[in-house]
Amino acid sequence: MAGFEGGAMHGRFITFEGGEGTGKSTHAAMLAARLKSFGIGVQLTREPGGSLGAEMMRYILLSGAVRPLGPNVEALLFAAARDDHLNTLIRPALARGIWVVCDRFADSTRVYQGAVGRVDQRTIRALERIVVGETKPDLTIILDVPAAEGLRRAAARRGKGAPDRYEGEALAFHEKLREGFLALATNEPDRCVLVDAMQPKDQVAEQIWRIVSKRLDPATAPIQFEEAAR
Ligand code: T5A
Repeated sequence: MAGFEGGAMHGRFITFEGGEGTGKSTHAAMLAARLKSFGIGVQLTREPGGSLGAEMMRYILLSGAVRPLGPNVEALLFAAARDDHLNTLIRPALARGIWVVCDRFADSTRVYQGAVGRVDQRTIRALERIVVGETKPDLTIILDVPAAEGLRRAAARRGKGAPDRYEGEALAFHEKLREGFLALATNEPDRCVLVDAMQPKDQVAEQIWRIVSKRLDPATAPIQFEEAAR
């Protein structure tokens, strides 16, 4: 359930979204490091996971064990993981003035389970209302590459390891995911910014930094050397 809603939130909440292998983990880590270099306290985290309970649910979800139960049950379990992550890590960090940089969040449920998995939009919206509440991201960076290129990058990074629950889906599934994320960027321009992730890594990182600087002005954030050193 949504908690901490009465208290003022001081930290900023930035999420990275997009299909498989688009560079979310890479750029979430690069952004977190850059923010820290400014003396800003940063919590880098991911979904599904990021807290003890949510990491247990991640293991079950990505193993594919829940797949036979259908996208509704998967959506509920992603939401349950998010609830634990928000209550034990994200909200307490934001309340302490920490900037939270999260690799995937509720938009992934909207796109994977909602737009592509066909879970009813009313269910998706209800889960967001109950679990996310007011803890919405201040900024969402959506990384975009053609689905085949994202799968190629993910496979190259994985090496000999087996694809997980979603990486193993057909190309058509990943193309629908891409459409879902592009639609999200179009529909929520105040929160979401689309970034062409086909450019070299450093150029993508620079573009992300310009977006963060323009939208959230990190130069004015209070310096928290102790938190930044964590
Ligand atoms: N999911 C998740 C749901 O279905 N619903 C939900 O609500 C949530 C929260 C999570 C899975 O769960 C699903 C979605 C996912 O399928 P995961 O292991 O966390 O699984 O997988 P992903 O989030 O998809 O992450 P990946 O690790 O596959 O991809 P990333 O993080 O986008 O990519 P990254 O940074 O690991 O980069 C991949 C490779 O590309 C290189 C990197 O060095 C790396 O080798 N790279 C580039 N190469 C060339 N040019 C660039 N610009 C590059 N940027 C990165």
